[in-house]
Amino acid sequence: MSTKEFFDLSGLWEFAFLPAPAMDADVSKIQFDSFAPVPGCFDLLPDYFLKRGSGVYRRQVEFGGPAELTCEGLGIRGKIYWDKQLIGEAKAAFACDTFRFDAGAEGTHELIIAVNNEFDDSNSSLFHRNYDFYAHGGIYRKVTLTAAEDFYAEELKIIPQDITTGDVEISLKLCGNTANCTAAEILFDRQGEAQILPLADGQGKGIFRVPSPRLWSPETPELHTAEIRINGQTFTRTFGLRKIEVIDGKLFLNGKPLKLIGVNRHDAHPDFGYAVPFSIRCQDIHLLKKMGANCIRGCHYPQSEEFLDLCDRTGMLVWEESLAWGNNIDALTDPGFQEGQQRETRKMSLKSVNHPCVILWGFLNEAETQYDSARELVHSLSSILREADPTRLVTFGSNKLVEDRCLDFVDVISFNTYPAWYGEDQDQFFEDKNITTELRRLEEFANKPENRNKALLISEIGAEALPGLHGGQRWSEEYQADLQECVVRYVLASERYSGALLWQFCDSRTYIGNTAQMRAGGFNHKGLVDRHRNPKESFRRISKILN
Ligand code: ADA
Repeated sequence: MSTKEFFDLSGLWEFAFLPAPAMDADVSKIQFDSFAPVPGCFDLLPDYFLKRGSGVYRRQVEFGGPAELTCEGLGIRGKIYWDKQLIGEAKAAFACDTFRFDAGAEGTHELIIAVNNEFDDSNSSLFHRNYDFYAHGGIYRKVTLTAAEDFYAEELKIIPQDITTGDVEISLKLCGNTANCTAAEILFDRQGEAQILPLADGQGKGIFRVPSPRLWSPETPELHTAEIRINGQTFTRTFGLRKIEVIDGKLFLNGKPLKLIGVNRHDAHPDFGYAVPFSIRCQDIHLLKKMGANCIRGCHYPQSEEFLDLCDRTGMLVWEESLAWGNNIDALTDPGFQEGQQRETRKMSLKSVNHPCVILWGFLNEAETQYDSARELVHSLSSILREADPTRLVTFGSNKLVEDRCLDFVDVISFNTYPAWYGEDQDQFFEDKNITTELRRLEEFANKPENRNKALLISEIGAEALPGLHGGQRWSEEYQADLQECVVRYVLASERYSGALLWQFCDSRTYIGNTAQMRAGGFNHKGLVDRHRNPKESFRRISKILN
């Protein structure tokens, strides 16, 4: 964040709903006959409940001059108009986009954000109708407006190099009018002497020493700040000194072996959709810490700045990934899909690069990576992430398991597997061997010479449990608890696994009659807590093991 003033445009906006098909609706003639909250999902308001179409938001803003408008995340696509002129498009859900434009003379102006939640069924679509999480329409995250300066920081990365000396590499890429930007002054934690980073063509990179360095870890989530001053502008970033690595096939954090035990979490709530209130995000982290979890996989899209800040400050480790789900080979080889994935993965990485909580970056959850033709895209996405930060670990959740043809591009082999739930085996009651046989098979695969140096994770595993259904049979809380308990005990005892991320934190909205799976009442019920975060039996069992 720069230290300049931001106008937070959260609050009440005028609203109009245009039923599908309305993807390219003309917003100039709309009657705004309703109202909606920002952030918020319009398709959770009673009048538009689960409807598809365009939700058009309008408000007046007192502003003028060169402007910078940031939409931190909307869905599933959006167009932004200032005084009825299109100033930009948000092409992907959950992405943070900044639009720079001339706001005109100082005074009252009209801002319209038209979001649309209709499905695009083309191969290049980034949010397909078969994804197993609800494609809500709305402005999910904050919208802010600020005065644009002559130049802005397109990239500002602070990457720890040596956690004991406090050496960090700072790299800066400015855009705009950078002619007079010849050096940046760098000040850590608002103290000591400023250090100088020389700039050429608005760019520079150098190693700097943080005075009085403190280590970031889940137990001691110590943060530092860097103020970077250039010609009267100050960019402030928070960062942490920590080192994540794979040594001989195992994860290490700050030189110590690390076992990840955690969950997949949709940043979602049945009443608020993806506009999850801060207090609920906090409560979720409380609950997970109470259970003894140390890691969240932010499935299956980029996380909000607010959530990553929270994880930085509370010491919760995070796997962050770009938006995708089960994409087939036609999509993976489609130039439009490839371009969208590359663009959004790059954006995600530059957005979260300074968050110490993010130890793993991922992409393409459960894509058809059993094909050689998927390799080109997987290679390019892993290269984008390594270029953004060569010290972070790269992975993706594969359900192609031992058939996967793209695992050579990752540091951590991560498997999504559902033994004792999907597949041949239809026993009504859980038996340990249904899980342990599979976990052992994957360990053996990971011990092959070509995989031996990569860390191994279970990135998803689980079973449905209808809250309140008891008895030990499938769909009961006990069946799920028996299964999850078996996984956690196995992984804790295993020399080979660096962790397990259980599917999933809480029950989450998807579709009834999803093409791939059966979803009772339109919810995925594999949560350890129910949709309103009431613990199920599995939450209590895992808590007992971990505490
Ligand atoms: C997949 C997928 C999840 C969810 C899960 C399930 O592996 O990655 O998003 O759909 O399975 O519940 O079946």
